[in-house]
Amino acid sequence: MKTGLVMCGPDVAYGPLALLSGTFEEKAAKAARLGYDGIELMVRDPAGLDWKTVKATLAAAGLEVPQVVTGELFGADGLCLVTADKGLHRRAEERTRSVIDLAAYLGAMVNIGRLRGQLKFLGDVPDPWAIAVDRLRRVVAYAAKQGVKITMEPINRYETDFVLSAADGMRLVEDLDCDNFGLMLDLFHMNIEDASIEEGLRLAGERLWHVHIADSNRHYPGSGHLDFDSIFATLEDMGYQGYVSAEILPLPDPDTAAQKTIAFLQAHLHAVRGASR
Ligand code: LER
Ligand code: MN
Repeated sequence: MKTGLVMCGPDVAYGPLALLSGTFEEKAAKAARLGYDGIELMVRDPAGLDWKTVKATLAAAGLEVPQVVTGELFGADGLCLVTADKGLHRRAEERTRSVIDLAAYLGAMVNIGRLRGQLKFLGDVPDPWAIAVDRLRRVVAYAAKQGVKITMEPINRYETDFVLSAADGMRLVEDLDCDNFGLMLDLFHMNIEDASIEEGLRLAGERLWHVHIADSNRHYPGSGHLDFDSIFATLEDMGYQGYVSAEILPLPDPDTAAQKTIAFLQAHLHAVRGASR
């Protein structure tokens, strides 16, 4: 398992769940100094980014980019794929394609969280799930051509109305049936929607490509009541090799949250590896 955190790209002034303070270069240097393996790059519009400088800055810091995150496409610009508004769908798909192009350039995956939209945004239609599958298939097919994997994130009921749990996510994986489409699971959402976090992780199995880590209260791990010994033992037992990446409230401040998280992750990953030997 590798360690990561969500970090704003140069085009995102503030992400409510992103860590580290300073300029983009300063944040990259801090992530590396703290010992993180990689960062999830939060972007808003790749058209306004200097791709070469972004790549060079992260490479110089020795950081990988497991995935480019799309939350601010929705959060800042209101873009979403599942909507009755044809113009909005077109703009969301165009922007998603440009994020996929950037991810191809960086060798990263792309997540789909709130960018998916909601079934209720379609209004009164006979089969909203089929429309959602079709909207997602279009971007997944484009990503396949670019050699990019898409990670779908189940999100709790207060933020969306479809694909809430790991089981919902696996239903979508089966319906789409595309090799480049898998799941990322976020412990914060799983704590609300999945009957058992461990069973949800196991259900995703080999389609689990990324994990967002947070404690039950979405603060840094160790500040809530999740059973991380059991969660890490499950991931280790599954042979999960992907990222456990912090997406948490930047409290008490964005640098302390990043430092507390890496200390917690390193201690737990060390302990779980020792126990499984
Ligand atoms: C995005 O990864 C996420 O988990 C959402 O809760 C953000 O609103
Ligand atoms: Mn998340």
